Amino acid sequence: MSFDDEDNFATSGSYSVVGSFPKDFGYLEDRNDIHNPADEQKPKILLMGLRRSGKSSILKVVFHKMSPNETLFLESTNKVVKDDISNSSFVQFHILDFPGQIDFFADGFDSQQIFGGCGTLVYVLDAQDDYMDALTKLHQTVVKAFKVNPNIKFEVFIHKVDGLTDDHKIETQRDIHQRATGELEGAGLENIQLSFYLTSIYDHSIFEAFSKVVQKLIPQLPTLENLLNIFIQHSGIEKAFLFDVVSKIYIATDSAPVDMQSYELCCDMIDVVLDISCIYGRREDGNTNAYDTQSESVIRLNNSTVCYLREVNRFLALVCILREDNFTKRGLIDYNFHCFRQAIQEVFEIRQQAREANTRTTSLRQLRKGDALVV
Ligand SMILES: Nc1nc2c(ncn2[C@@H]2O[C@H](COP(=O)(O)OP(=O)(O)O)[C@@H](O)[C@H]2O)c(=O)[nH]1
Ligand SMILES: [Mg+2]
Repeated sequence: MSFDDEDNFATSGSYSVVGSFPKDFGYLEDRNDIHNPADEQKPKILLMGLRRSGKSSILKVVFHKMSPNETLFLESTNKVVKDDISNSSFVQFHILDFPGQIDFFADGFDSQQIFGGCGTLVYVLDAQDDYMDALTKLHQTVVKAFKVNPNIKFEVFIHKVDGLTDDHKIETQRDIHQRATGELEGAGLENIQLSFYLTSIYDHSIFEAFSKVVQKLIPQLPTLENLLNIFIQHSGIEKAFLFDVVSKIYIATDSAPVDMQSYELCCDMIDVVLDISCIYGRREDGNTNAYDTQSESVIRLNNSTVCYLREVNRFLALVCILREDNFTKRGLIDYNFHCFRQAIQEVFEIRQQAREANTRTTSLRQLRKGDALVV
């Protein structure tokens, strides 16, 4: 996983919210695109599944702030669309949105190129439809991808579950899980691990699922979790999430179990803070970058709970839930937050140094390959 560290910890750096989201998908995949060595280090996430299963909608809702209702008017995707999630987000990766009709077995399909450098394959399956064909395609895709690259993580989104009752959701998940893994076992491929998620763009489940998918690609995750655990234990906090503000994906949380309600509460808080910052946070000099590293917010709920948000850097925010009694020790919490922020900075500085060194060697190697290096 690569991170954009350039302005991460600039103390006066500001965060542009209005207009900071790309208007449309990046660009249609162009194999002759100018090669950028830094791009190679960004992990690829492939979005696959049958037509109309909801792939483009997921991409638009999670990373481009489209409202779920607007996805009804999305045109169907007929080319592979490459979306570079790096201008607007702390977490940097490419997502490739595949048209459902792509046939991996057709001549000329370069599976090596598609699956070779891929970190994760997300397979989207429409739970409101008959899913037998989708399961067959899932099996074929997984087998093919695994053959090319056994390190790919396979994630199955059982999608559009907003139309299903709770019992039906559990039954569908059980059925799909059993059939998909059964088929792999039948083919002697029981060592392939599939993870299943119930998702919908009409609630927070799609953000939660994407958070888990992205977390698996973050090598620093155990360190981040450890830091969060230490922070909450010494600050009287019940739950803390480290959020990528733009996508509302949480890139880490402490080890207490995540309940959906707390997560939704924190997502809503981010929305409120962003909206208020955009509307009322304009500076006198006309600069709209109101949301910056100084941003913080406290919301007191009527059940003696406090939600506390602090900006960690221009992309990340820490959102905590704690009891009102414990919030009296505000000085302690703020001091601990300061230490936590410092520690995170150090973790990513090391990562950045390694990345820079790596980019330099890759460029050098490429120059040599092209005989362009004159020594
Ligand atoms: N009910 C429901 N509909 C969805 C959901 N996600 C996507 N859709 C709808 O499914 C249709 C197909 O979506 P699209 O993203 O174009 O599918 P794609 O062909 O896989 O890219 C659209 O009309 C979406 O509004 C969901 O979570 N719930
Ligand atoms: Mg599409």
